[in-house]
Amino acid sequence: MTGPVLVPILGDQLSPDISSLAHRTPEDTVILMMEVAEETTYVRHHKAKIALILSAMRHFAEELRAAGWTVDYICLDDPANTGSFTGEVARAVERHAPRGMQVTEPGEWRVREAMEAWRTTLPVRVRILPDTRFICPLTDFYAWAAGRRELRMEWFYRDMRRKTGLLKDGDKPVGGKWNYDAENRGGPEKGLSPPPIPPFGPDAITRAVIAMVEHRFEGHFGSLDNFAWPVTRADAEIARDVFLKDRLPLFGKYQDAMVAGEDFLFHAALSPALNIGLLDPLDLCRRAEDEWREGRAPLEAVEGFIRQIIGWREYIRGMYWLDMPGLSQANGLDAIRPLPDFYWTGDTPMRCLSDCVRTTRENAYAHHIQRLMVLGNFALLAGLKPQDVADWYLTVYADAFEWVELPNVAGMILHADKGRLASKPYAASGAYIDRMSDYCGTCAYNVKQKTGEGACPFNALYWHFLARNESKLGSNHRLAQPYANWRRMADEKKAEYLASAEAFIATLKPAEPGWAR
Ligand code: FAD
Ligand code: DLZ
Ligand code: SF4
Repeated sequence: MTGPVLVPILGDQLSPDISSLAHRTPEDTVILMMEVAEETTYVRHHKAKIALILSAMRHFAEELRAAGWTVDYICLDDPANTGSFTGEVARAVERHAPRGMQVTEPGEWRVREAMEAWRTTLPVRVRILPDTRFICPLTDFYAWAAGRRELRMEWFYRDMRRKTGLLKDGDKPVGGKWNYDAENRGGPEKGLSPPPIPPFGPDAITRAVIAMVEHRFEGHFGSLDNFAWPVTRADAEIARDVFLKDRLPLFGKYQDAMVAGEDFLFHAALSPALNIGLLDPLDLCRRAEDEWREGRAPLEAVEGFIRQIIGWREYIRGMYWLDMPGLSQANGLDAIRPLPDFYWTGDTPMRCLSDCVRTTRENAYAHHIQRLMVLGNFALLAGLKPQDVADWYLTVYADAFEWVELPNVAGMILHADKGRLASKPYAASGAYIDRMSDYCGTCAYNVKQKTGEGACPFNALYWHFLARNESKLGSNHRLAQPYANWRRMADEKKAEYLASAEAFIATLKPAEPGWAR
């Protein structure tokens, strides 16, 4: 057979060292990049997420062409566009009569299924290669998981430290401890003002994409007014370097803090660039380690940051592939309440939730503790249906791909996986949000009031959650203390909490259908 090798590159595979290009030369390869309706609407993504991915794809095609590759690029508005990866790959096979096709495995189960089908439906041999941008190959993760009763991130993380040699001193972790989380609990101190993040003003390519998205995806959630994500490798590297210099030193200390209107605090805001392939995770961790070795950032900050990436990020991805397809239907706590409309509108007197929805709408971003302890905690306590919640998270964040979104939603926040990922649900009353944020001072509700009109809804919802799930969670030893408190409580008080929570739940207005799907 003659003909080139066809290499489809997807919108989150924008890395020149992607495995599908390894051992290929520009002379005998055609790269296929496809903007397709199915990917832009399988959930109705935030407008900024669509703009980010399409602009980054167009810039990557230019980068590849400048390096001598032939790129067959299909635009969304091409009249012949069939609207799906499968349709476009089939058309490309007709156009190029390739002698073979190779592609890097995708990040989502539904796309993997489509790719597997190409092996039988296309008249060409299809090789699906592992995604080597992850540090832990899936086969290694499955081997790690096999036979273990509990799949805890901390043990996996230590293995990853050993494998990469990051923050190691011979056989030992530097400083003598693997984990410095206990030193990373700073609250929202007064006047906390992180250095600004450089915005990446849109160039001509991004402006054209933004105009197209505004028009074509008009009804989708989110605003494009603040669009400032890096869409090229060069800009992502600038964003990385600014983070390492300006914010990493305090990343650990304020990792769990929330300050109204400070949307990024000391977080990296690098997840979109990492997830679409503009930055390499291991390289980023090595650079973070250098900041500590050269005395510019403290160990607790650098260890905390590296743990998020070689620990949580890799572990979450392993858990996704291990537990799919069942994870997408998991509902271990039998939660059935529909998503309330304020997740889309932000229209709620709960200051914490309205601010988190606002940053989500304006930036396609909320930092981890907002996603976990405000938006996620509410979803858990109010018993929201996991599939509704997963659709919301997948829709609204610029960094959302199912491999990383779903285990965080079903496992980390909702306990829908019956505790495979987190040994106890991250349930918290208003006191936690008050301690870690400045939201409560300007809220219509009183965080100190436990029940009745004007009381912070998180307080009664917390006990309602424990009470209604007692048969499932009552024997969890990590919840022993709260359940002991609940059982000791006078019946009258219990009834007051339950009635207060029920009265609040009755006020929740379900979202109109059609926001996510
Ligand atoms: P930082 O706080 O600066 O952390 C540094 C990096 O660590 C991140 O860029 C990310 O790559 C990694 N990281 C940290 N925590 C996690 C985690 N729990 N899982 C995976 N990676 C992690 N992250 C996504 O990339 N995409 C998602 O769709 C996503 N959905 C989430 C849904 C829920 C319910 C929760 C609780 C978390 C979710 N996360 C997701 C994880 C985390 O919130 C984001 O990675 C983080 O907020 C991104 O911002 P940052 O780059 O400023 O992160
Ligand atoms: C998220 C997304 C969007 C909005 N659009 C495209 C697209 O038009 N073309 C493309 O190749 N990829 C897109 N993506 C990313 C894909 O959805 C992603 O590659 C798969 O979900 C696999 O992770
Ligand atoms: Fe949120 Fe309750 Fe605080 Fe209001 S009082 S901001 S609802 S935690």
